[in-house]
Amino acid sequence: MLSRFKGCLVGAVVGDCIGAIYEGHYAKIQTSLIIEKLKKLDKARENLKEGDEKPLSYTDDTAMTQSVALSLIQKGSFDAADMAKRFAEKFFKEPNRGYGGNIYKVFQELEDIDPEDVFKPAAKQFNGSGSYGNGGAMRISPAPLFAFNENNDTKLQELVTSITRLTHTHHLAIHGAILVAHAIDQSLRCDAEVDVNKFIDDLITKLKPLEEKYVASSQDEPPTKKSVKRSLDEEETPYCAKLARMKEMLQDESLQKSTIIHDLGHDVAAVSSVPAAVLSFLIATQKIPKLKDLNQFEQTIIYAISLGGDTDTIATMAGAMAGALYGIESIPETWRACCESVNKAEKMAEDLFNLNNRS
Ligand code: 8NA
Ligand code: MG
Ligand code: MG
Ligand code: MG
Repeated sequence: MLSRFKGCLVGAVVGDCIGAIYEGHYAKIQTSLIIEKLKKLDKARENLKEGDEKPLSYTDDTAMTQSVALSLIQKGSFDAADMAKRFAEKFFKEPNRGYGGNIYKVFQELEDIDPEDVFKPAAKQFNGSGSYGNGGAMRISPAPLFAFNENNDTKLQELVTSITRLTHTHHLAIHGAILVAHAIDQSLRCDAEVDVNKFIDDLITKLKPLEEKYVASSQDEPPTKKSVKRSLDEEETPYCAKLARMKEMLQDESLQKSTIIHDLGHDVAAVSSVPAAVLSFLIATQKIPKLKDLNQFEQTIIYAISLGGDTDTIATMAGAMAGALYGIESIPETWRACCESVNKAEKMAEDLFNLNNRS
């Protein structure tokens, strides 16, 4: 299990660092080109000396994940003010890590806010609707590790909701983060042979009550239509609709990437990137014929990136799920050597593991 905890957080880092090479490529990307590019890392690694800057840098996804992990580890529980302070401090130290276009407004207010008010700046975003970006989902991997031994879905959802609401209060951002957390949790508890239909059914069982509860509570309000581009986004329960669609996709031997991009999405909205990450992870559990010379962790990352769009974030989420299943050994040594802050992620995973095992 320690290997899986490490695989999860290191998988998230390498997904972010490698995915960031392609961030903003809005068309799908040929897997052969990604593989070619990654082969060049072998050479880069040979020339790396101790203390050198790593060839691949992390982005906002990893910066915020580190803050979530360190806060949980050092406080031993969720401490909203502490985590918010870490987010803001890290942002102002390195604002050029590729943060989303609006989130800086939240950090600006969080910098010297009263501890009681830490949830307020996020709630004000976008005229009070809150951000539906994937910035909550992209950083959530430490939460299922922290809550692992408790093995309580409701408590995990509460923890994820609190962490997400510090910057993202829109229900789609929160449900997306919850979906990633459950997918990681299920991966940690899975045997190597994954039953993809059961995996998806279990996710639907967990997400459905949340999506239905939101529909019931918002009956009088018109749904937010601003982001609507795809028919599945118009469903009242879009995450469950996309999960159900994934089951069909996984049976379809002639599945096209353009279909995935069209039906699930690949952009910075949580509802149009979390499903693509889950699908990339699940497709690689069945082995991808074109990538058969690679192991399943590598297949996950390369497939996730090949969808294009918000590549760092789709790959970081898929990488966390895959690392949680296959363990740290599945992550190529060259990738680990070439990505910034892998050692930190490994240490944080160890600390989270030890927190679970203290009496
Ligand atoms: P965010 O909260 O600023 O949301 C991201 C974007 O989504 C916003 O800038 C808006 O354009 C849009 N948006 C979110 N909520 C609403 C709403 N209620 N109404 C209208 N528009 C809305 O930042 P975030 O932390 O969610 O962003 C995370 C993403 O940004 C990550 O993917 C991260 O890697 C980064 N990023 C991605 C790209 C890319 O295009 N691939 C580029 C730069 C940065
Ligand atoms: Mg990023
Ligand atoms: Mg917000
Ligand atoms: Mg991104």
